[in-house]
Amino acid sequence: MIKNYHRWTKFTFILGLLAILIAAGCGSGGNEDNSGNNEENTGSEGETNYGEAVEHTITGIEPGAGISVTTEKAIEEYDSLSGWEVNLSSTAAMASELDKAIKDEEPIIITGWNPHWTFAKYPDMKYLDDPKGIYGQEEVIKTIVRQGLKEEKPNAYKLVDQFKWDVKDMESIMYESQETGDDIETVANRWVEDNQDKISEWTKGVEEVDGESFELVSTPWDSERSSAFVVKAVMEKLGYDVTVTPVDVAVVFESIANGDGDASLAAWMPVTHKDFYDKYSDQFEDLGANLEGAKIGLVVPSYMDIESIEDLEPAE
Ligand code: PBE
Repeated sequence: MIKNYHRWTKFTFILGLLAILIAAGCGSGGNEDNSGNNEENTGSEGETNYGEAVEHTITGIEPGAGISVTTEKAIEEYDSLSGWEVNLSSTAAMASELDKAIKDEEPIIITGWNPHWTFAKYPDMKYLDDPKGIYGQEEVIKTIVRQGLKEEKPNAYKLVDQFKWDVKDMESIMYESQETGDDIETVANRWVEDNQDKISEWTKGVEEVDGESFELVSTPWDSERSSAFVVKAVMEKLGYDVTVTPVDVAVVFESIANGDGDASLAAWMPVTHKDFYDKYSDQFEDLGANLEGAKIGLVVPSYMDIESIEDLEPAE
């Protein structure tokens, strides 16, 4: 019994030593990989203070985006984000920051959304839980048209009303453009050629016209450029002369409300564009969702050990 006891203590001691050696080894290796970021921002329990690590800054996109407005709201609503800022510049700038961070395994918090090619390029990304529901649950992308369109351009109205597709369809155009370097319009034209079954559903009962003009108002993101250029290609085959104008979200709603634009396929609801939508809601016609299953939120690489917006630390 006593002999056994000694043997166990010795065994435990050796195990303990081994554990310490392994931990020390991992620690130094980890610091090299992470350029020391863990060292500086480690709290007493050894957890990374991601607030400090990212300098209490969310890497955002264009100031005119719905998700930028929503993120300002999140900063107001969450105690954990008190004193934080969102750095608004452009989607391209955000993408390059993300690229850099992922290469160095550094922490980064971005404003992210689906459908977006980021999730194809970096599958190891996750949305932070949003217990207050500031970013909503599932978003849809709606088609809105100007008042009077139904009477004045009934065939165009019918087509945009029948336009519906899936996240997969939209994403396939965005990914292909990313991979090949071909612009979205070129890839959208190819997609139309390859998806005649879908196109024939959208064009059911739609008569051809002779050079009628049609103004599609869109936003500058690849997701909306994809839908706009797909519908443009389909309409042009039917004899329409289509212009796609990318503008800020506010201008999308304003121009459909005042009749400058005929239609937009780019209204993200019920959360992302709510403020703009509500401002003009009695001045346009809502034709419902053209895509379901979209999403917005705060997104981080999965190597970050954090699950919820509430786990972040306020800037003191
Ligand atoms: N987005 C992509 C836009 C709409 C499409 C989510 C970046 C936004 O207004 O936030």
